[in-house]
Amino acid sequence: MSEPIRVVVTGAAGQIAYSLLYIIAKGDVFGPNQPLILHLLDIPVMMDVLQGVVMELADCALPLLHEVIPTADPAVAFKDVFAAFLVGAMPRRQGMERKDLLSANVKIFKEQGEALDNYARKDVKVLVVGNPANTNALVCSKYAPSLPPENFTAMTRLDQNRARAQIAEKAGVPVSCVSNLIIWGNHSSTQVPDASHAKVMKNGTTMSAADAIQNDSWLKQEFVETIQKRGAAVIAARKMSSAMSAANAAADHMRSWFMGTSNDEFVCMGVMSDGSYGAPKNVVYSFPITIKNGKWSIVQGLKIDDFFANMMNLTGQELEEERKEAFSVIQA
Ligand code: NAX
Repeated sequence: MSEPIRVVVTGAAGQIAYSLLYIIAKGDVFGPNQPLILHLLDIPVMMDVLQGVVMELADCALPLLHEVIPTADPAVAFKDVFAAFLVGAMPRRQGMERKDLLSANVKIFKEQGEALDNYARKDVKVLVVGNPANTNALVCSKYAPSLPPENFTAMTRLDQNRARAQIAEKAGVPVSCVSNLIIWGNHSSTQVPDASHAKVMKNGTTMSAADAIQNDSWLKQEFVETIQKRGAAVIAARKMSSAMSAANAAADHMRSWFMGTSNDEFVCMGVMSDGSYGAPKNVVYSFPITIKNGKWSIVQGLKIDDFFANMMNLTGQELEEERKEAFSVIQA
């Protein structure tokens, strides 16, 4: 068995972390032979709750979990970490404008970027889940100048998983028969769920989603809106935001990054844009990604029709606006 790696989860007393910690600690992200030391960061008022989570982790008696370090100090939380799940963020409260939320969270991610810069391993893999995830990841990276920008990613895997599930249901096949869904752009209601390049295995044949579903207008309207509004639909039903599925997606994202993608599979991640597919540069934009030896690359050469190209422009513009707001808050 190898040496333990240190993994930090922020927002560790919150609801996503409650599902995520177990998935990580039992070996479903870094593999069954990789021991772990879990660093759990939350804010000082949550330390009693966090202690309960620490007790429950101990009571799981998980062989890979060598140590758990609960803390409210970013210097302790980010020390020598190999992977960082940045889940913790200020939730949106009633009466709060989107701008207020952005301003509170951008400050958290500036501070955590600085802490990663000072204390984490230089090859740390950072996944930002806390919203606005793409812009938080951008801020975090800018305040960690000693770490390569490609170490910072934002989660759109939940949107991709949601899209996979919807296509599978409509095509009448198990979700394992559907791959290569794309989410372009921002993890927000402007995101672009695109099934044009998806593969569906149906009746023993691999085909496009268009051939499997035979309903083009559904793919461009109802499907797109269902994915864009799925988070709100879960809140309306559960009276709480997605947690189990968000934790599962965070684990999927980090596992793909750590283990790589298989030959003809791609996954979606928010990554620093190089301008591929006409996306603005210098924002964290969700692209289709392949991963080899821990390094991701944007899938190139996919054909984009005008319908999706227009939507991709809009989500890119929203990211540019968020970037402007975020840095004006920080510099104010
Ligand atoms: P909770 O409110 O249950 O938990 C958040 C936790 O973060 C709390 O324990 C809080 O004390 C802690 N926290 C706040 N400020 C902190 C700081 N500076 N350092 C460390 N911890 C801090 O929220 P939860 O449901 O777990 O959601 C967490 C975040 O995920 C939210 O921002 C939410 O919007 C975002 N989501 C992102 C998704 C994505 O696909 N990218 C989907 C799910 C989720 O909505």
